[in-house]
Amino acid sequence: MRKQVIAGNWKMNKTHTEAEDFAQTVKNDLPAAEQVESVICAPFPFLQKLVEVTKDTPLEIGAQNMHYEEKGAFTGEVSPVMLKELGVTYVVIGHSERREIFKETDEEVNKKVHAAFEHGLTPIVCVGETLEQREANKTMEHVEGQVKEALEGLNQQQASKVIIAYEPIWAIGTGRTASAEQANEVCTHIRKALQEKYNGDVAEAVRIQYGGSVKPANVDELLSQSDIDGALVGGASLEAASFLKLVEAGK
Ligand code: G2H
Repeated sequence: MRKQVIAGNWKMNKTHTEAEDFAQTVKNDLPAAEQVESVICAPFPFLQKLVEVTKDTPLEIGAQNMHYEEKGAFTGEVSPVMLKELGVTYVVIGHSERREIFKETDEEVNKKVHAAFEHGLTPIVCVGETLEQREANKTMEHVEGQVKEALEGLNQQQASKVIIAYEPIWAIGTGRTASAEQANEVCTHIRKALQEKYNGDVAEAVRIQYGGSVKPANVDELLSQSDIDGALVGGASLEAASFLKLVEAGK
């Protein structure tokens, strides 16, 4: 049985004080890490404080992006070495906002995934189709291509530790959620692609999250699907009470 992983993606929200208050509020009310993994992926300036506040609690802290190089002349970037040193354990890679707004390519996503493993960080790799691609019946082809390119060159041991977040772009922050069946259909396809690229063991081990307007009202149905092993949650992860409900649902 795969353990569910519920990850909040705060995007570019909250102040330092709000971030700390959130962590203080949720840290003692979360289920044990053996039951469900809970993660908050926060803006860089909050990471150190969040790691400090959540030490010895079930809450893990993740970043929302990083560069793939360890150091160098990359003004404005943050390296995997820096994240690791802070005690960060997860990193979101290739979120659709980074792909669309910041023009990240599959090749960069792949380099970042490799860098995450080199530095002991667990990558949450985001994939998903646009509305145009869905309407043109290109969803499976597109998502499968993104998964294969993101994981290119990983060995089996690494591949089985990747978390994939399937986030249909048309459902992000729009209030439109893919139906649980629509989401599961794509997650099942992703698992098949992993079986083809690696083997059945890897395909069975990889956790596939759904993301896109997940909230307490729809999380149970999504998580009950056969190939959905968690959620990557934006808006509904910002409030402590809502995040706690989402994590409870993953137990
Ligand atoms: C999708 C998701 C978090 P939201 O981007 O990654 O955000 O839940 O607000 O749609």
